[in-house]
Amino acid sequence: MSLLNSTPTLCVVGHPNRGKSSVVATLTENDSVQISPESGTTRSADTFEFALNGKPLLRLIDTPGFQRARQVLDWLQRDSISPAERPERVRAFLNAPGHAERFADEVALLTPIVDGAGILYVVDGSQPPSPMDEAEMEILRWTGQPRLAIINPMEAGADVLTWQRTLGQFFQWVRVFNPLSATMPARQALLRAIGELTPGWSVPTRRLIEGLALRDRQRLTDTADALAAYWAEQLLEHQPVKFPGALGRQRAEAGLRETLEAREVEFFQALGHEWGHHQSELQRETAWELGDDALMNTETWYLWGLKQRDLLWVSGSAGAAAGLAVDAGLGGASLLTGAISGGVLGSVGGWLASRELDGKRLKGLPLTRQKQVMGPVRHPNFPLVVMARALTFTRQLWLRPHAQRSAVVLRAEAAQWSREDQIQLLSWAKRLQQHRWQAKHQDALVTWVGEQLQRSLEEAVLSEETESWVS
Ligand SMILES: Nc1nc2c(ncn2[C@@H]2O[C@H](COP(=O)(O)OP(=O)(O)OP(=O)(O)O)[C@@H](O)[C@H]2O)c(=O)[nH]1
Ligand SMILES: [Mg+2]
Repeated sequence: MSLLNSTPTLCVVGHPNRGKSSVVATLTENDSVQISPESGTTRSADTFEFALNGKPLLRLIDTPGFQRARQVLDWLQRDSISPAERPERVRAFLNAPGHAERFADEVALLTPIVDGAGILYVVDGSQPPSPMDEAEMEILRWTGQPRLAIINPMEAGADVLTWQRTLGQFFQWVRVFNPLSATMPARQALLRAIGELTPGWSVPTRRLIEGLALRDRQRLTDTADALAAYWAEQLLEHQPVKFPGALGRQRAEAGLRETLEAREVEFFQALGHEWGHHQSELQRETAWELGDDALMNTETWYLWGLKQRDLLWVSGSAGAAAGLAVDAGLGGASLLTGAISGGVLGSVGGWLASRELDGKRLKGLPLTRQKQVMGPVRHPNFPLVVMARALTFTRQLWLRPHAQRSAVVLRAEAAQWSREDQIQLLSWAKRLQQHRWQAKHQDALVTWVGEQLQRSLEEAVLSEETESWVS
């Protein structure tokens, strides 16, 4: 295999249970890579590709961990040979009779390297280097292939300096990289190091790094669009009251709650799938473990939105009180829906008219006149809560490395918006619900959402940089 201008291909090796598969999953954004706390999870060498627009740009081979490094090294060192003969000696080891059975794991991990792959060696930075590690590193040096080492600080108190000194004697580059928290800049720093391992890889890795940046910019634009559309849809949602009297209203309200809940889950799931988080869904009964804090659990609204006193102030400033019922004694149905409106949504076309958003679900809205409808939800916290939850979830998912196997738990965070932003959101809500929505409002909303996302992602990256990665 020639390394010249080809897709960088690296074999991820190391001791069992050091996070090798986690590194593969995060770098290739593939959550089907098998990861578990049990040692010996990976039993054979498996190739995972990372592609953008259908073009493979990085190939990682996940391998089992070394089991008998000392014996392998003893075999390699049995005869005295010159350094130039070492790669050949490793090859001979693989072909020696009985080794495929006796040294199954070593044969599985060394074969792709001997066939031309580079080496990504993973160590746990929170455990000190041992003679066993030294034997592994020496074997890898014998292969003569391009080599980079990753210190994965699996627990607190990692002795990075000692590891750096040790690894520096065996590898061309040494990087600290935590596959469970790595953000894009950390990934890109690692990719840059890969690009410098061998001259033929510098152009393909540069392309990969640029491709990732471009992909994320596009992702931000698309997400801002989708999130804004979702928010507007939630604010407009309403249900027909099909029977007269209290029962009819109860049914309609239950239907409205269910629809709003279901649509939140649907939006979250769609993002997850879009970004390659498939397994998290398959591992549990309900797709996302959102706990008791569901969208329509109105008791938690004050966690996500504003306190009563602030609400009155902000609603007043937004001129929202007329459109969004502010009721000091809010409770029960009135909290959700305000009064039942006798009218209907006129046209929601303002949202869809001038652009090609996915309007599938909006198409389902009844546009014909109905006598009574339940909704849309008029409580002034509702627009803030829907937005806060969607932004928080989007950020959590965006930053979620594909090695992460824990449940996606939506964490309540008091919205960090300025008064100005809160007032802005409420007046958009009012416009939507009063059918005074125009393309320019939509543009402004999408821009606002994009800025919110970008800011919160930048903050997260900054705090990760100071916490856990060093280059
Ligand atoms: N706390 C913490 N746990 C980690 C980190 N990296 C990996 N793990 C966990 O360590 C365990 C082993 O991770 P794997 O990626 O399966 O390790 P491996 O080296 O591929 O293991 P084998 O295939 O068994 O050789 C999993 O439970 C991971 O979630 C880390 O940086 N911090
Ligand atoms: Mg593994």
